[in-house]
Amino acid sequence: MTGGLSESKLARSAREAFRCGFVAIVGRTNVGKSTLMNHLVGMKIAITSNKPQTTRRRLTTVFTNDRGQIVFVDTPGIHLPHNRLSEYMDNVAYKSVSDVDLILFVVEPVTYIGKGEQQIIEKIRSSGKPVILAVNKCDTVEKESIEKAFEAYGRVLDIADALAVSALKGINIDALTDAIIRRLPESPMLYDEDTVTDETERDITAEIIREKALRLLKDEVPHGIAVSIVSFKERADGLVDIEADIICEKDSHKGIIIGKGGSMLKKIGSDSRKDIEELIEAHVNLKLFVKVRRDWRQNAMMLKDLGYTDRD
Ligand SMILES: Nc1nc2c(ncn2[C@@H]2O[C@H](COP(=O)(O)OP(=O)(O)OP(=O)(O)O)[C@@H](O)[C@H]2O)c(=O)[nH]1
Ligand SMILES: [Mg+2]
Repeated sequence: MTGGLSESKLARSAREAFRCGFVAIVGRTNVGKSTLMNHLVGMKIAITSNKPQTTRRRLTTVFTNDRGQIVFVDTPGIHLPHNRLSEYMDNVAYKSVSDVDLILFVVEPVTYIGKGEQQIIEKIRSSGKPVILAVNKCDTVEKESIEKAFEAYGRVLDIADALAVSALKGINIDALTDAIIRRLPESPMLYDEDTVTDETERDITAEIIREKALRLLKDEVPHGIAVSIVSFKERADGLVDIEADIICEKDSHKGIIIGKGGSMLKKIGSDSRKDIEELIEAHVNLKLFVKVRRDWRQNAMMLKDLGYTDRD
């Protein structure tokens, strides 16, 4: 997909070398990695929610300005795996660390570094890659807490630069972009200057539907959901017909997703449609179906069918 980039942004400075590289965004689940990445590239590509384990696949986006190009790799938040899907998610995140020029380590403004975070720190350290620490959610605490977080992480990790940011409020995002570009290797552009992501509209559509389900449903139901696009067709008049399956693990979950008189499914559909229409800039006729695939998160074949494969 592409997004607009103003002419002036591309007027490269003759004095400074152009820098490009890959940056993995890593951290615990729910710290705001995907929200931050969306802000960094200025477009909502990754889905976000207040539930842990929102991002499941590696997702690539591209930021370009007159000084450089950053290829961000958003990764699933690291957590203790409890099924095949979550093992896959942790592996994606850990593998991404070794494939990049720089690591953007996103944390919350806390000073206690738990076991999960220790593990991430170990992986980052052993990769030998330069690290920029982004203390996110700075809008939620006093300055003092941020200073303490800098100190705590500075004690356990060699950090090239540390910034306090708020992905939600858009605080310090430009400074973070600058700090990243400064540390990338000199290189010609890796992607076309208009590229924002290599994700397809079809893939983002599936993610949008999953996001609405995640946000609207409670307890364990959303974690057992996957979305599969069955068809995606544009009519001659421009209207786009989309059919998608929402896959869940149990009959009881199917009932919850459909809701009383179909009310929940209707809400998931109407919330999704709004975002999809914005994304593809067309009117959308969206049909959702709910299917039960028992224990799909433990089933290698089904994981593959749903796109959770080693292409990452
Ligand atoms: N107050 C505040 N909330 C934030 C900020 N950034 C993200 N959030 C919220 O934190 C929650 C998690 O955000 P995500 O971007 O989905 O987090 P993530 O790290 O990508 O999560 P996983 O994909 O599960 O690993 C959402 O409810 C966001 O709105 C921030 O700067 N301030
Ligand atoms: Mg995420």
